[in-house]
Amino acid sequence: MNNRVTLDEFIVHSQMNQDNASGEFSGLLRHIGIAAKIVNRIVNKAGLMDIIGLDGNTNSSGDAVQKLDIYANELMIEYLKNSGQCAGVASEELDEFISFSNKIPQKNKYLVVIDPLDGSSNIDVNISVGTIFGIYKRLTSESELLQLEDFLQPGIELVAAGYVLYGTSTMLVYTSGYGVNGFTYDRGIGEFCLSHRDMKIPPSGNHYSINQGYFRQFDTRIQDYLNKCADENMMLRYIGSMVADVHRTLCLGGIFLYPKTKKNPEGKLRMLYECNPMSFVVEQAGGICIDEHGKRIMELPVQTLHQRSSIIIGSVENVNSILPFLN
Ligand code: P6P
Repeated sequence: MNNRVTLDEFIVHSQMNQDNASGEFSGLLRHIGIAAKIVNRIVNKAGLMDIIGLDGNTNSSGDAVQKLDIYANELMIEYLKNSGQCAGVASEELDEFISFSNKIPQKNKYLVVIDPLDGSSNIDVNISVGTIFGIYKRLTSESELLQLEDFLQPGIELVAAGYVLYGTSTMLVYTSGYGVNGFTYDRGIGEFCLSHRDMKIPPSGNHYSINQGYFRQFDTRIQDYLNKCADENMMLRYIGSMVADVHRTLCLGGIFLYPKTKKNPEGKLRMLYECNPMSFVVEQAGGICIDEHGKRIMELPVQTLHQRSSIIIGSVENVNSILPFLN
């Protein structure tokens, strides 16, 4: 008997068991899953479709924008808008947020923050990239267009968050506050199927993940910690794609760090659509996520759409082991 559970089935079953889940929320999650399937198809054929390569622009964060970035962004926004369950979107690829017109019969309770294609600098060399998303309930009245305050919510207000990893296989991993579950895409049936039920990050791991090339730019406290990792013969693993590096950390245990550098004095990774959603997933899997001052990422105030932060995320024992260096 086929005991496969598809993402859609899992979402519907979860909706029946969770008090905060609603048909609107489930419908929104399902549309994110549909958009991910289409992005997956394009990412897997990117090299054949003259869709790779820089398009000559830069995004609000100053990153060179890949054609696939634009495609993924436009596609995600289209599906979120058509879901009829989303009031608007803030995206890495957009300077400002989008409020979907309430002329369309919209259930305007939820908004989505998204990094449509994270790690895009790896696209041209066929290394894993990902999509990161977070879902909030809006703060303003459903009869109005969204306001900036709806998006500037701390991570603790997230209703759901997750990521899609376009790797050797394509996985969608998400949490709605009741643990973390992973779904692997089965091209044969065109569905994400439950493959990693109730994911838990190991309490410790032997991998540390950081761009060691910036060693000279890191705060001396971070340098001292990295020397400790080397002294303890920990394994350095770094892909340069946050989704891939954090997913490996979630699966094997260990720690991922992106501290402040001279180039990015506030840190490189963005609070809204990178740090907070990934923190929600890792915390729900039993991990910890802090900034380099030891503060819990999900409690930090969010004051601008593209606000950056340092981030240290991973297993309880590994993150706790850096705390003495940060005080
Ligand atoms: P660096 C990708 O561009 C990204 O936003 C994250 O996915 C990744 O963790 C980080 O930047 C890599 O940055 O400076 O090491 O290339």
